[in-house]
Amino acid sequence: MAYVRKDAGTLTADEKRRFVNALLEIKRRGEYDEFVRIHIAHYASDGERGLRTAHMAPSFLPWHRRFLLDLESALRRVDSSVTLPYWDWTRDRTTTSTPWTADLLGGNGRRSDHRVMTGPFAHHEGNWNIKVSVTEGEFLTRDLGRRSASIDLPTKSDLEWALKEIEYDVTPWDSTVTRGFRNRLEGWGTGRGSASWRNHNRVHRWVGGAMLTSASVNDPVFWLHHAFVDLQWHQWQRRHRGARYLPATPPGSGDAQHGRVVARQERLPPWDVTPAELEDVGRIYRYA
Ligand SMILES: [Cu+2]
Repeated sequence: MAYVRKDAGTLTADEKRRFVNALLEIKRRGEYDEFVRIHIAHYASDGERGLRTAHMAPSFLPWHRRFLLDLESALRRVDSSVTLPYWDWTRDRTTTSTPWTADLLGGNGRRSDHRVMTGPFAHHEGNWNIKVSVTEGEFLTRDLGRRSASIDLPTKSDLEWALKEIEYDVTPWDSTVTRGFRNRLEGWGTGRGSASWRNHNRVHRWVGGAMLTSASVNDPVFWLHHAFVDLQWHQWQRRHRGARYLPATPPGSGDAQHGRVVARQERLPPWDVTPAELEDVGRIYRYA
């Protein structure tokens, strides 16, 4: 039987408590920091050489889908009733609504150093020391809405701009493409300033702090955000029946993207799985 991932705003008090406790337990065991390490290790951008798997590439969606499944398995080994909730940022749009409550992820960082002071992941609670990172500081940081230069969360129509795309991705399969569902959802835009941050990327900017870096996994909102991004892939498939992951075959040896992107039937590191195998996970979980 497939299990259900729920909207974070609909969780009962008991479901929130169990989800938080499972996160704290895998953090205590050292498993959580392994996820942070993997995400940092797979952060390759357009400007670098070699294969791009997790970002600025078609496999952005299957890579994070598999990454979420691994985290969810770790949580379910602690408490089999737990599933990943998702944060619908088109609906819960304020700095005090879901998921920023004391019984879930805690609230905004304080002004001076953006240190999160409330909820289960506040440093003084003693359960959430940042150990693997790319910046200094052992405490979790957030700057919701970016107080110094305010930015809004993406809207339903921003998501619609991505969902209406007929093709999954387009050549050259990187952060510069302006068409295709994948980058319109991943959100690398043209131009300068906050207008160039769309959908998925814009949410990382809006949360700020740890979420701005390749160590974004240090903020548990990473999982709730990416579960909602994952849900969008599912919605896009439902709307465009028969549309598949692209590229179907690897770019040829004369192509600048040769060896840089993962094709539909190719292995997606660090796992022994292909994008094709991750296109339909309806037997594992579904969204409510
Ligand atoms: Cu990522």
